[in-house]
Amino acid sequence: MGIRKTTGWAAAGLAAVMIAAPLPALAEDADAATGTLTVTRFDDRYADGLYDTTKTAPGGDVDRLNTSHAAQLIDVNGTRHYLSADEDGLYRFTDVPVGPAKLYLGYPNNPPGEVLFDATGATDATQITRLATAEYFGPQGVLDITIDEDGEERLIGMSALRLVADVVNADGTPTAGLATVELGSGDDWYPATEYSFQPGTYEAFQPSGYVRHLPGELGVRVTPPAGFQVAEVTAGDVNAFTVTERDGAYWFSSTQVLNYFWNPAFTVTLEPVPDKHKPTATLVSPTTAGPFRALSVQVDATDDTGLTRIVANIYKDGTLVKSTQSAVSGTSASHTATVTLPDGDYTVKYNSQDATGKISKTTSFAFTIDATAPKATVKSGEKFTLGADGVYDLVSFKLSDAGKIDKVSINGKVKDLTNNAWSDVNFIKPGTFGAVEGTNTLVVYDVAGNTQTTTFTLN
Ligand SMILES: [Ca+2]
Ligand SMILES: [Ca+2]
Ligand SMILES: [Ca+2]
Ligand SMILES: [Ca+2]
Repeated sequence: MGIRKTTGWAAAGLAAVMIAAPLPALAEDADAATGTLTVTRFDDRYADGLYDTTKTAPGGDVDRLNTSHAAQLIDVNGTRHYLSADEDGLYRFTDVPVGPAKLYLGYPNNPPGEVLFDATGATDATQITRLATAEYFGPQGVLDITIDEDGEERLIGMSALRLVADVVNADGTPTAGLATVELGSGDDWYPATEYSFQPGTYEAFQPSGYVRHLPGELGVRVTPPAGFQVAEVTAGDVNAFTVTERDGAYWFSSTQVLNYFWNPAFTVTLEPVPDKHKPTATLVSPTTAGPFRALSVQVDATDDTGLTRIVANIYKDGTLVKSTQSAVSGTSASHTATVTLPDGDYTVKYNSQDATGKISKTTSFAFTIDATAPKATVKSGEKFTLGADGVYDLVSFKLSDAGKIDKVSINGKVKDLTNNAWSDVNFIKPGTFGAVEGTNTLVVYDVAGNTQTTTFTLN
């Protein structure tokens, strides 16, 4: 028997022993202090997390003591205590040495298809806590307890609630392949995965099978795919439940579930996000008026819900000469095209369209095409040129281009020129502008990047 601090005669007796007995015997007696543990184990058939036999679940069940399994306790000394429930349905461990101990309560199934929870002192389901699971002669719910001389009591509930979410489109078709459906209970969120055999139905799994949820508030949260939002969330089994929204999630109370091993379902209906805004269109290229050898056009677009098309049309003197466009999707997209055109002045007009037919502002940008190579002709007159037919002692070139001459290179050495329709490069002889005795290569560049190559020989 443990030493009872509360009984006066024991305290008096102890005092007498202290006088009469040698110290070692007293120490032994103190070390042998023991306590009791009383465990009430119940099936939470009215799924509120509490033991209350006055309430009836929708399926007709009432909370009931569970005496079907042995309870085990490993005490501070490692001694195993193993017992069945008493006639009144409670499990009573007595003469347990004080100190830390582990309580093991068996699951009915292996692997477990249930959850055990500590409801000791709880006044609502938010105060219950899930028991860890350990292997000890089969799968057990395990609870750490400190045994003291006053006696300990624990109230342990069991539930087998499952929870699924059916995610559907507004027309009722399943929404398959979502990555972010989570089911919640207790203080935990469990990532849910889609049934391979039932598209659009999601449940959370653990290594031993389905996650079994603590009674209380059961929740779902979904991150819809781009362009979609949650339209409605309902829940139920054979009955429809009351669902509330809180913190971006949807919840119902497990007290509405038919019975404590049922599998209630959320139905989450997604709908397209309403289209509120016109798309945008931004000209990324060209950024200058040119001239260009060809047009490289890039138009980027965005929309609040979804693009369908980006257009860049090319006009000359108000007449459409070339239409370019891309079919696109998503909330941002890009259209690119390279267009060859005859020399001249043009305008590109660009815009984008969204899935509901809204069209962005249409914007114009002017540019010039120059696809014609510049000209280089040998200047006459002894002052400029000595020689003929490609062989010279001294040579000068007149350069011309409607889109303006930019520069020349002689044997790769570049000489920049003021950009102009007319230009020249004079008095070329070995040693000037990179020229050498023998064969020389002159390349003339216009502003658009067209080139004209001339080969000549210097003596
Ligand atoms: Ca209950
Ligand atoms: Ca839009
Ligand atoms: Ca040109
Ligand atoms: Ca230049």
